[in-house]
Amino acid sequence: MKEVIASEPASGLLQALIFDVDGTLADTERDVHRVAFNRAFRRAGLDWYWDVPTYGRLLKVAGGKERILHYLRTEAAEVPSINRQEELTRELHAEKTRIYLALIEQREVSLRPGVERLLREARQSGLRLAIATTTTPANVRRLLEATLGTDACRWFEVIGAGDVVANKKPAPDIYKYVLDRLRLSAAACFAFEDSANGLKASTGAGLRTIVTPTVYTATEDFTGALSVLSDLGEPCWTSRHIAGLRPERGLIDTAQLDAWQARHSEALPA
Ligand code: XBP
Ligand code: MG
Repeated sequence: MKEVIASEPASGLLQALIFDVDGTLADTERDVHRVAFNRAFRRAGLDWYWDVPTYGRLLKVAGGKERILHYLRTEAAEVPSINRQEELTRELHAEKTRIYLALIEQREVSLRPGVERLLREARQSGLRLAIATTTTPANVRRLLEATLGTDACRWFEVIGAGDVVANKKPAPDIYKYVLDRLRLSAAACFAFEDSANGLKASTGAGLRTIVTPTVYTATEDFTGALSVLSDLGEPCWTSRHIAGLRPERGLIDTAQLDAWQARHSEALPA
């Protein structure tokens, strides 16, 4: 008879939570990323300006460099020569990143409701944490340090970010990269996202996903999400249920995730 090792995780046990960053951990797009892009354009002497609706449209293109290049090729009034396009994009993006990092220091960016509570609970209960994002790694580190403290990057066993994969969201590559490094199957994890692009990426990697949309993504199609909620909720601020599974206590905590894991893990491929 096979000996049962006490520390071996029972099959179907929840083991890790994987978080997107922009829009999911914090609502950074409109007032931090967008502002940083516009300042970089101005410093470069360009008359480009991404207002709030324009930026909402451009957010469909994941990744800052990709977004600049897309705009430059399809919408910009002044278009540099083909040879200069990629170089200009790199320069603008490097400057945008410097500005973004400074803005995170200067502005009081806060995490979305329930995020810090869930991260702390997950750590206490031994769940592993990871990040899967299209944003630049330095941005992730600065945001985590500014909101959770200087050791917060160490909370996350894997930080999959930026150009570490060739294809950004909605491709599933970044989630596959993170799962690979965690050495876990998708069935042992939940993903947290805020956008349809992110949901396509996470579900494309086989992950059950809880979506908390932002004002930019509220009207997107979240078919395939396990649960869609206004936010992760707090004991004194229950989240609004939008679609899919409804959390019993009006918030996402580890007890709720364990309950959903027990209910759904058997139906998932290993
Ligand atoms: C959101 C994005 C990012 C940021 C810009 O990523 O699309 O591209 O807008 O970041 P996610 P960079 O929701 O996956 O975190 O300029 O550093 O690329
Ligand atoms: Mg996002």
